[in-house]
Amino acid sequence: MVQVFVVLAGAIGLALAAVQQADQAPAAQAAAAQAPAAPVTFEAFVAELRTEALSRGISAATVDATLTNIEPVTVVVTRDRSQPEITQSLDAYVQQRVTPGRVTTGRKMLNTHRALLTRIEKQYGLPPPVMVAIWGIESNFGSFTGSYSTIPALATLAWDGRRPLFRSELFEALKIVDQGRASATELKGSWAGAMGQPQFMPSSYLSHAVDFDEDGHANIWTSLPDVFASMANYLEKSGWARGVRWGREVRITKAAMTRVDRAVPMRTASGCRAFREMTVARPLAEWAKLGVTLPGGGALPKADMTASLVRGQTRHFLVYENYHALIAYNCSHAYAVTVGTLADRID
Ligand SMILES: [Ca+2]
Repeated sequence: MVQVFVVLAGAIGLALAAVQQADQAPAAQAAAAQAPAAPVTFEAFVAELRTEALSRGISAATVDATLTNIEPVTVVVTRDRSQPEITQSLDAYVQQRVTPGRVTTGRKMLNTHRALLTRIEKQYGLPPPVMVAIWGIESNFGSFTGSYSTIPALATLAWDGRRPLFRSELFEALKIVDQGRASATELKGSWAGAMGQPQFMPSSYLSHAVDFDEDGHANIWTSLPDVFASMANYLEKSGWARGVRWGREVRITKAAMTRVDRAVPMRTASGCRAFREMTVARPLAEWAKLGVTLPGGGALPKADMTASLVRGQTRHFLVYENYHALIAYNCSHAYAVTVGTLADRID
Protein backbone atom coordinates (compact mmCIF):
# COMPACT_ATOMS: atom_id res chain seq x y z
CA MET A 1 0.00 0.00 0.00
CA VAL A 2 1.66 1.34 1.38
CA GLN A 3 4.41 3.25 0.01
CA VAL A 4 2.10 5.41 -1.86
CA PHE A 5 -0.43 6.03 0.63
CA VAL A 6 1.99 6.94 3.15
CA VAL A 7 3.41 9.57 1.15
CA LEU A 8 0.17 11.15 0.53
CA ALA A 9 -1.55 10.29 3.71
CA GLY A 10 -0.39 13.53 5.17
CA ALA A 11 -2.98 15.27 3.21
CA ILE A 12 -5.83 13.80 5.11
CA GLY A 13 -5.14 15.11 8.48
CA LEU A 14 -3.21 15.28 11.63
CA ALA A 15 -2.21 11.72 11.93
CA LEU A 16 -1.50 11.42 8.32
CA ALA A 17 -0.09 14.79 7.82
CA ALA A 18 3.26 13.34 7.57
CA VAL A 19 3.45 12.08 4.21
CA GLN A 20 5.85 14.54 2.97
CA GLN A 21 8.67 14.27 5.39
CA ALA A 22 12.24 13.35 5.42
CA ASP A 23 11.50 10.08 3.75
CA GLN A 24 9.68 11.44 0.79
CA ALA A 25 8.22 8.30 -0.58
CA PRO A 26 8.65 6.56 -3.86
CA ALA A 27 5.41 7.93 -5.23
CA ALA A 28 6.69 11.43 -4.91
CA GLN A 29 10.02 10.52 -6.38
CA ALA A 30 8.32 8.81 -9.26
CA ALA A 31 6.12 11.82 -9.79
CA ALA A 32 9.10 14.11 -9.88
CA ALA A 33 10.80 11.91 -12.43
CA GLN A 34 7.87 11.96 -14.82
CA ALA A 35 8.33 14.02 -17.92
CA PRO A 36 5.47 16.44 -18.54
CA ALA A 37 2.87 14.64 -20.61
CA ALA A 38 0.96 16.10 -23.50
CA PRO A 39 -2.29 17.52 -22.16
CA VAL A 40 -5.25 15.22 -22.60
CA THR A 41 -8.79 16.09 -21.57
CA PHE A 42 -10.11 14.20 -18.59
CA GLU A 43 -12.90 12.85 -20.74
CA ALA A 44 -10.45 11.42 -23.28
CA PHE A 45 -8.35 10.04 -20.48
CA VAL A 46 -11.31 8.24 -18.91
CA ALA A 47 -12.20 6.78 -22.31
CA GLU A 48 -8.66 5.41 -22.43
CA LEU A 49 -9.07 3.99 -18.91
CA ARG A 50 -12.32 2.28 -19.88
CA THR A 51 -10.64 0.55 -22.81
CA GLU A 52 -7.75 -0.58 -20.69
CA ALA A 53 -10.04 -1.76 -17.88
CA LEU A 54 -11.95 -3.96 -20.31
CA SER A 55 -8.72 -5.33 -21.72
CA ARG A 56 -7.66 -6.17 -18.16
CA GLY A 57 -10.73 -8.29 -17.75
CA ILE A 58 -12.90 -5.90 -15.73
CA SER A 59 -16.53 -6.51 -16.68
CA ALA A 60 -18.36 -4.00 -18.85
CA ALA A 61 -20.97 -3.65 -16.11
CA THR A 62 -18.34 -2.57 -13.59
CA VAL A 63 -16.68 -0.23 -16.07
CA ASP A 64 -20.05 1.39 -16.79
CA ALA A 65 -20.92 1.63 -13.12
CA THR A 66 -17.62 3.17 -12.08
CA LEU A 67 -16.28 5.16 -15.03
CA THR A 68 -19.38 6.80 -16.43
CA ASN A 69 -19.80 10.55 -16.09
CA ILE A 70 -16.97 10.95 -13.64
CA GLU A 71 -15.43 14.35 -13.21
CA PRO A 72 -11.92 15.29 -12.15
CA VAL A 73 -11.87 16.12 -8.46
CA THR A 74 -10.54 19.66 -8.34
CA VAL A 75 -9.62 19.51 -4.70
CA VAL A 76 -7.52 16.39 -5.31
CA VAL A 77 -5.50 18.25 -7.92
CA THR A 78 -5.07 21.22 -5.61
CA ARG A 79 -3.99 19.08 -2.69
CA ASP A 80 -1.64 17.05 -4.82
CA ARG A 81 0.03 20.08 -6.34
CA SER A 82 0.38 21.93 -3.07
CA GLN A 83 2.26 19.20 -1.27
CA PRO A 84 5.18 20.95 0.30
CA GLU A 85 8.60 20.03 -0.94
CA ILE A 86 10.11 20.56 2.44
CA THR A 87 10.92 17.70 4.60
CA GLN A 88 10.47 17.23 8.27
CA SER A 89 13.19 15.57 10.31
CA LEU A 90 12.55 12.21 11.87
CA ASP A 91 12.93 13.76 15.32
CA ALA A 92 10.33 16.44 14.62
CA TYR A 93 7.96 13.98 13.02
CA VAL A 94 8.04 11.67 16.01
CA GLN A 95 7.70 14.49 18.51
CA GLN A 96 4.74 15.96 16.68
CA ARG A 97 2.83 12.69 16.59
CA VAL A 98 3.70 10.84 19.75
CA THR A 99 1.89 13.37 21.92
CA PRO A 100 0.59 12.92 25.46
CA GLY A 101 -2.96 13.18 24.10
CA ARG A 102 -2.41 10.43 21.57
CA VAL A 103 -0.74 8.23 24.17
CA THR A 104 -3.71 8.70 26.53
CA THR A 105 -6.24 7.94 23.79
CA GLY A 106 -4.16 4.96 22.71
CA ARG A 107 -4.21 3.51 26.21
CA LYS A 108 -7.98 3.97 26.42
CA MET A 109 -8.48 2.30 23.05
CA LEU A 110 -6.21 -0.54 24.06
CA ASN A 111 -8.35 -1.18 27.13
CA THR A 112 -11.65 -0.77 25.32
CA HIS A 113 -10.77 -3.21 22.55
CA ARG A 114 -8.45 -5.53 24.44
CA ALA A 115 -10.50 -8.71 24.01
CA LEU A 116 -10.78 -8.25 20.25
CA LEU A 117 -7.13 -7.24 19.86
CA THR A 118 -6.01 -10.26 21.87
CA ARG A 119 -7.99 -12.60 19.60
CA ILE A 120 -6.39 -11.02 16.55
CA GLU A 121 -2.94 -11.23 18.13
CA LYS A 122 -3.46 -14.97 18.65
CA GLN A 123 -4.08 -15.42 14.96
CA TYR A 124 -1.57 -12.99 13.41
CA GLY A 125 1.02 -12.42 16.12
CA LEU A 126 0.89 -8.62 16.10
CA PRO A 127 0.88 -7.14 19.63
CA PRO A 128 -2.23 -5.07 20.48
CA PRO A 129 -0.23 -1.87 21.22
CA VAL A 130 1.29 -2.01 17.73
CA MET A 131 -2.15 -2.40 16.14
CA VAL A 132 -3.47 0.52 18.18
CA ALA A 133 -0.44 2.65 17.30
CA ILE A 134 -0.82 2.05 13.56
CA TRP A 135 -4.53 2.81 13.87
CA GLY A 136 -3.73 5.98 15.80
CA ILE A 137 -1.29 7.23 13.22
CA GLU A 138 -3.18 6.19 10.08
CA SER A 139 -6.63 7.47 10.96
CA ASN A 140 -6.42 8.98 14.45
CA PHE A 141 -8.01 5.83 15.89
CA GLY A 142 -10.56 5.63 13.14
CA SER A 143 -11.83 9.17 13.56
CA PHE A 144 -10.31 10.50 10.36
CA THR A 145 -10.38 8.23 7.36
CA GLY A 146 -11.11 10.69 4.58
CA SER A 147 -14.34 11.16 2.67
CA TYR A 148 -13.12 11.20 -0.92
CA SER A 149 -14.51 8.66 -3.34
CA THR A 150 -11.50 6.56 -4.19
CA ILE A 151 -12.17 5.84 -7.86
CA PRO A 152 -12.64 9.47 -9.01
CA ALA A 153 -9.73 10.55 -6.79
CA LEU A 154 -7.40 7.97 -8.33
CA ALA A 155 -8.63 8.73 -11.85
CA THR A 156 -7.86 12.39 -11.21
CA LEU A 157 -4.38 11.66 -9.89
CA ALA A 158 -3.67 9.26 -12.75
CA TRP A 159 -4.77 11.92 -15.22
CA ASP A 160 -3.06 14.92 -13.65
CA GLY A 161 0.58 14.12 -14.14
CA ARG A 162 -0.21 10.75 -15.73
CA ARG A 163 1.40 8.77 -12.97
CA PRO A 164 1.45 5.02 -13.50
CA LEU A 165 1.17 4.26 -9.81
CA PHE A 166 -2.25 5.87 -9.45
CA ARG A 167 -3.38 4.43 -12.74
CA SER A 168 -2.49 0.98 -11.55
CA GLU A 169 -4.21 1.55 -8.19
CA LEU A 170 -7.30 2.69 -10.06
CA PHE A 171 -7.50 -0.65 -11.86
CA GLU A 172 -7.07 -2.40 -8.51
CA ALA A 173 -10.02 -0.39 -7.19
CA LEU A 174 -12.10 -1.46 -10.18
CA LYS A 175 -11.12 -5.05 -9.48
CA ILE A 176 -12.40 -4.74 -5.89
CA VAL A 177 -15.78 -3.65 -7.24
CA ASP A 178 -15.76 -6.20 -10.05
CA GLN A 179 -15.06 -9.04 -7.65
CA GLY A 180 -17.88 -7.86 -5.41
CA ARG A 181 -15.54 -7.37 -2.48
CA ALA A 182 -16.79 -3.85 -1.84
CA SER A 183 -19.11 -1.47 -3.65
CA ALA A 184 -17.88 1.56 -5.55
CA THR A 185 -19.69 3.88 -3.14
CA GLU A 186 -18.03 2.17 -0.21
CA LEU A 187 -14.53 2.88 -1.56
CA LYS A 188 -13.71 6.06 0.32
CA GLY A 189 -10.64 7.51 1.88
CA SER A 190 -7.96 10.13 1.51
CA TRP A 191 -7.70 12.31 -1.56
CA ALA A 192 -4.67 10.21 -2.48
CA GLY A 193 -6.51 6.91 -2.63
CA ALA A 194 -5.74 5.42 0.81
CA MET A 195 -8.89 3.81 2.11
CA GLY A 196 -10.58 3.30 5.43
CA GLN A 197 -9.20 3.09 8.94
CA PRO A 198 -5.97 1.29 8.02
CA GLN A 199 -5.51 3.58 4.99
CA PHE A 200 -5.00 0.76 2.52
CA MET A 201 -4.43 1.51 -1.13
CA PRO A 202 -6.69 -0.67 -3.32
CA SER A 203 -3.84 -3.09 -4.09
CA SER A 204 -3.30 -3.60 -0.35
CA TYR A 205 -7.01 -4.14 0.16
CA LEU A 206 -6.97 -6.90 -2.46
CA SER A 207 -3.91 -8.57 -1.02
CA HIS A 208 -4.38 -8.06 2.72
CA ALA A 209 -7.86 -7.01 3.82
CA VAL A 210 -9.45 -9.56 6.14
CA ASP A 211 -13.06 -10.40 6.97
CA PHE A 212 -12.39 -11.12 10.64
CA ASP A 213 -16.00 -10.72 11.79
CA GLU A 214 -17.03 -13.22 9.11
CA ASP A 215 -19.95 -11.32 7.63
CA GLY A 216 -18.68 -12.07 4.14
CA HIS A 217 -17.04 -8.69 3.51
CA ALA A 218 -13.67 -7.23 4.45
CA ASN A 219 -14.91 -3.92 5.78
CA ILE A 220 -11.93 -1.70 6.55
CA TRP A 221 -14.22 1.32 6.84
CA THR A 222 -16.52 0.52 9.74
CA SER A 223 -15.79 -2.94 11.15
CA LEU A 224 -13.13 -2.79 13.85
CA PRO A 225 -12.48 -6.56 13.76
CA ASP A 226 -11.80 -6.25 10.03
CA VAL A 227 -9.75 -3.06 10.47
CA PHE A 228 -7.42 -4.50 13.12
CA ALA A 229 -7.12 -7.92 11.49
CA SER A 230 -6.33 -6.35 8.12
CA MET A 231 -3.48 -4.34 9.65
CA ALA A 232 -2.23 -7.39 11.54
CA ASN A 233 -2.43 -9.54 8.43
CA TYR A 234 -0.46 -6.96 6.47
CA LEU A 235 2.29 -6.87 9.09
CA GLU A 236 2.39 -10.64 9.48
CA LYS A 237 2.66 -11.16 5.73
CA SER A 238 5.43 -8.56 5.72
CA GLY A 239 7.43 -10.69 8.13
CA TRP A 240 6.45 -9.57 11.65
CA ALA A 241 7.66 -12.24 14.06
CA ARG A 242 5.99 -12.95 17.39
CA GLY A 243 7.62 -12.05 20.64
CA VAL A 244 10.23 -9.68 19.26
CA ARG A 245 10.43 -5.91 19.56
CA TRP A 246 10.47 -3.51 16.60
CA GLY A 247 13.58 -1.77 17.90
CA ARG A 248 14.48 0.75 20.55
CA GLU A 249 15.85 4.22 21.00
CA VAL A 250 19.54 4.37 21.84
CA ARG A 251 22.10 6.95 22.81
CA ILE A 252 25.18 7.47 20.67
CA THR A 253 27.75 10.06 21.71
CA LYS A 254 29.66 12.01 19.10
CA ALA A 255 32.74 9.88 19.65
CA ALA A 256 30.73 6.69 19.39
CA MET A 257 29.06 7.94 16.19
CA THR A 258 32.49 8.50 14.65
CA ARG A 259 33.35 4.88 15.44
CA VAL A 260 29.99 3.73 14.03
CA ASP A 261 30.55 5.67 10.82
CA ARG A 262 33.92 4.00 10.33
CA ALA A 263 32.76 0.50 11.22
CA VAL A 264 29.23 0.06 9.90
CA PRO A 265 28.28 0.78 6.28
CA MET A 266 24.88 1.87 5.03
CA ARG A 267 22.82 -0.65 3.11
CA THR A 268 22.93 -0.86 -0.63
CA ALA A 269 19.81 -3.01 -0.90
CA SER A 270 17.25 -2.21 -3.49
CA GLY A 271 13.70 -1.56 -2.45
CA CYS A 272 12.07 1.56 -1.15
CA ARG A 273 14.25 4.43 -0.11
CA ALA A 274 14.10 3.85 3.63
CA PHE A 275 15.74 0.46 3.19
CA ARG A 276 18.85 2.22 1.97
CA GLU A 277 18.78 4.93 4.61
CA MET A 278 19.84 2.65 7.41
CA THR A 279 22.96 0.69 8.21
CA VAL A 280 23.50 -2.97 7.56
CA ALA A 281 22.59 -5.24 10.48
CA ARG A 282 25.18 -5.99 13.15
CA PRO A 283 25.00 -8.04 16.36
CA LEU A 284 23.88 -6.09 19.42
CA ALA A 285 27.19 -6.98 21.05
CA GLU A 286 29.01 -5.13 18.29
CA TRP A 287 26.88 -2.03 18.75
CA ALA A 288 27.65 -2.18 22.46
CA LYS A 289 31.34 -2.41 21.72
CA LEU A 290 31.12 0.68 19.53
CA GLY A 291 29.71 2.56 22.50
CA VAL A 292 25.97 2.53 21.74
CA THR A 293 23.92 2.52 24.95
CA LEU A 294 20.33 2.71 26.13
CA PRO A 295 19.01 6.30 26.24
CA GLY A 296 19.78 6.55 29.95
CA GLY A 297 23.34 5.35 29.42
CA GLY A 298 22.73 1.75 30.48
CA ALA A 299 24.14 -1.20 28.59
CA LEU A 300 22.28 -2.64 25.61
CA PRO A 301 20.53 -5.94 26.34
CA LYS A 302 22.68 -9.01 25.82
CA ALA A 303 20.27 -10.62 23.37
CA ASP A 304 21.55 -12.66 20.48
CA MET A 305 20.04 -10.36 17.87
CA THR A 306 21.20 -8.21 15.02
CA ALA A 307 20.07 -4.63 14.62
CA SER A 308 20.44 -1.80 12.14
CA LEU A 309 20.90 1.85 13.00
CA VAL A 310 18.34 4.44 11.95
CA ARG A 311 19.59 7.96 12.58
CA GLY A 312 17.61 11.05 13.27
CA GLN A 313 19.14 14.46 13.93
CA THR A 314 19.49 13.92 17.65
CA ARG A 315 17.54 10.71 18.29
CA HIS A 316 18.80 7.37 17.09
CA PHE A 317 17.24 3.93 16.95
CA LEU A 318 18.51 0.37 16.72
CA VAL A 319 15.90 -1.59 14.81
CA TYR A 320 15.33 -5.33 14.53
CA GLU A 321 13.85 -7.53 11.83
CA ASN A 322 10.26 -6.63 12.75
CA TYR A 323 10.96 -3.04 11.82
CA HIS A 324 11.01 -4.11 8.18
CA ALA A 325 7.35 -5.01 8.42
CA LEU A 326 6.55 -1.46 9.55
CA ILE A 327 8.57 -0.09 6.65
CA ALA A 328 6.64 -2.38 4.33
CA TYR A 329 3.41 -0.82 5.59
CA ASN A 330 4.76 2.62 4.94
CA CYS A 331 8.24 3.19 3.57
CA SER A 332 9.36 5.90 5.93
CA HIS A 333 11.63 5.80 8.95
CA ALA A 334 9.72 8.67 10.49
CA TYR A 335 6.52 6.66 10.19
CA ALA A 336 7.93 3.37 11.44
CA VAL A 337 9.76 4.90 14.40
CA THR A 338 6.63 6.87 15.29
CA VAL A 339 4.49 3.73 15.31
CA GLY A 340 7.06 1.80 17.34
CA THR A 341 7.54 4.61 19.85
CA LEU A 342 3.80 5.18 20.23
CA ALA A 343 3.22 1.44 20.70
CA ASP A 344 5.83 1.34 23.48
CA ARG A 345 4.27 4.34 25.19
CA ILE A 346 0.74 2.97 25.20
CA ASP A 347 1.78 -0.53 26.18
CA1 LIG B 1 -16.43 -8.32 7.80
